[in-house]
Amino acid sequence: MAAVTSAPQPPVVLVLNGANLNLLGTREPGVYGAATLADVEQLCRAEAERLGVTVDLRQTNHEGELLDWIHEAGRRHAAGEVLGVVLNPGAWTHTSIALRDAISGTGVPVIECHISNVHAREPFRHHSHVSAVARGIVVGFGVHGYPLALAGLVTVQRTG
Ligand code: CA2
Repeated sequence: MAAVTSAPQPPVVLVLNGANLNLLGTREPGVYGAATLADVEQLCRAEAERLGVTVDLRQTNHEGELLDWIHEAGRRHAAGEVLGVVLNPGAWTHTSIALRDAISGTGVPVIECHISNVHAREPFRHHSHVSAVARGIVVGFGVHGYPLALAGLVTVQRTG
């Protein structure tokens, strides 16, 4: 009997979004633009196809859920299934040591992505707990930062 072999699956990139990012495109267009999270998903899917990866985009307003997703990403990265994470934590960027610990504790490669240029905004947005444990950072390109972050993650994971 012939052996049953399945085609290798493309690597997965989790695109994780934190607090209030479900509001994208509905308010504050002067800061965040008019695109919605559904538009972000489309941009990421188009770039993912070009790069030969699959994206799984999620958003949560519950910090513990985001921590659980980072843990999941870490396990699946160790198993060779997940390439890494594009992460916009929203305001948890500036508040969550637990998020930093989850990223460093799991070792999953993370590209931190912010729609706005946080350094040109209020002083409380200038510090990120995530940046020190991120593989790279994309800031201030609007929603176009997501596909840039995706391409950056794939490039560094494939070429070192
Ligand atoms: O620029 C970014 O991507 C931020 O991560 C967005 C966060 C903010 O707290 C960070 O400092 C920078 C806010 C996400 C909430 O997004 C909204 C979008 C539209 C309307 C209201 C909130």
